[in-house]
Amino acid sequence: MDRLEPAKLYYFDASPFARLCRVLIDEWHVPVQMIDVSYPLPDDFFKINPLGQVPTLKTIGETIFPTSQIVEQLWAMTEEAQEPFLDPLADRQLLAIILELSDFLVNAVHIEFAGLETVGENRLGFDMKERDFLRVQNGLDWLEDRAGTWLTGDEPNVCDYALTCLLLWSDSRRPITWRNRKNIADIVDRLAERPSFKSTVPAPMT
Ligand SMILES: N[C@@H](CCC(=O)N[C@@H](CS)C(=O)NCC(=O)O)C(=O)O
Repeated sequence: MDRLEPAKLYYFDASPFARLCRVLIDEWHVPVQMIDVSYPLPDDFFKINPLGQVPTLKTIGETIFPTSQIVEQLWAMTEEAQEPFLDPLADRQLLAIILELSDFLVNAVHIEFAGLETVGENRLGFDMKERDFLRVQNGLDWLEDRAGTWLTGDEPNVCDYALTCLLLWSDSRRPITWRNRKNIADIVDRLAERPSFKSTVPAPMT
């Protein structure tokens, strides 16, 4: 890759993980070229990312994924610390949990959208989709208990942005109950008004 070539973010519009990266690139004014890839991803996307997933960030000599690593890389590319803040060490657990909740929710919704049903004896002992929805609801309760004005104190943090991407994704794809949690609802409502969120609203489902 030419030294002058900017980093590239592969994304598609509906991905809540990619939306977090796109919003942060906007907020932090990081020079990254956006590459919109179609969904479902073509098989040859596995040549770019062995997991076949977006977001994927290509920088000089490096292919960076999953989202947590991209977020840290983007933060490292900022010229000075600015909102939303990130302390890669102190915020790691909270960010990991929110991204895990995003994985659970996307997985549960995809099971539903794919029309998958149990066709044999369930030797697992629980319903995978319902368990994922349960994890999300319990995770949101856990976050609500810890939240004040923001999830990590007095200043907006990347974790607030990640949670907002997740809940707005749910609203646009497969609504779940979350507005009953006041602290979280206030965070999402404040952030959803920001230009970075307004300019990355996913197209309605067809
Ligand atoms: N754990 C991954 C999740 C990424 C992910 O689930 N990406 C989805 C879009 S929301 C994807 O690329 N799906 C493509 C596919 O399943 O074919 C991360 O943190 O980046």
